[in-house]
Amino acid sequence: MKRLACCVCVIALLAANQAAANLFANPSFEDPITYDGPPFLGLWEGFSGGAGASSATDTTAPRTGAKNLTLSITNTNNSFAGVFQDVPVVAGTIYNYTGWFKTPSNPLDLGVEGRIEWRNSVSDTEVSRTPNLTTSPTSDYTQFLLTATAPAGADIGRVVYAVQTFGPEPTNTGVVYLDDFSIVAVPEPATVALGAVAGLALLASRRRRVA
Ligand SMILES: [Ca+2]
Repeated sequence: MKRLACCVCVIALLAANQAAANLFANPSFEDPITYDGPPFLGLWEGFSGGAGASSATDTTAPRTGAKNLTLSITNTNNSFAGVFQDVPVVAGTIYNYTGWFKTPSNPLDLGVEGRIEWRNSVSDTEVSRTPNLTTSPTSDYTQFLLTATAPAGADIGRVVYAVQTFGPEPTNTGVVYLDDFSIVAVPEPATVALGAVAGLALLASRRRRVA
């Protein structure tokens, strides 16, 4: 019976850890991003509006490790540059999408946007998307946060970050550095409580064994 209770504890703890895992592969942009079409699970796909816009990893301003992602547009109106990665999601679950960003441009004459496009992998269609997070970076690394719930019918989150010049930007020019992205499922209160109870039970069982 004690062994069974212990098993339940371990499973509950594993589940709690699973819920907090970063779903992104290559979250710190240490490996190259790709520009080769699907699959998008486990890979950053870069995109840009062509000449004058660029999305690439380099060693200009890493927050951690040796590399960061650099998005830039130079004197080009109605252009864009960004990355996205597909991650598996569970409908009804809340997700926190975060990343660190900064800019050497003053002023930054670009629009910035982070969002999650909820998709269904069977029909290969978009279910819905979050509003764009348009918080601007500053000259020092700060963290952006987008919190959203995966809607019914979604099993993929296409997580996007991009810069664009679709608005009235005077010079249509700027650079944004990005690093250390994460997307994690936010554990429900019940899961957290179960994890805490499981942890206490495990501690108690260890103490009994030591005594
Ligand atoms: Ca990095």
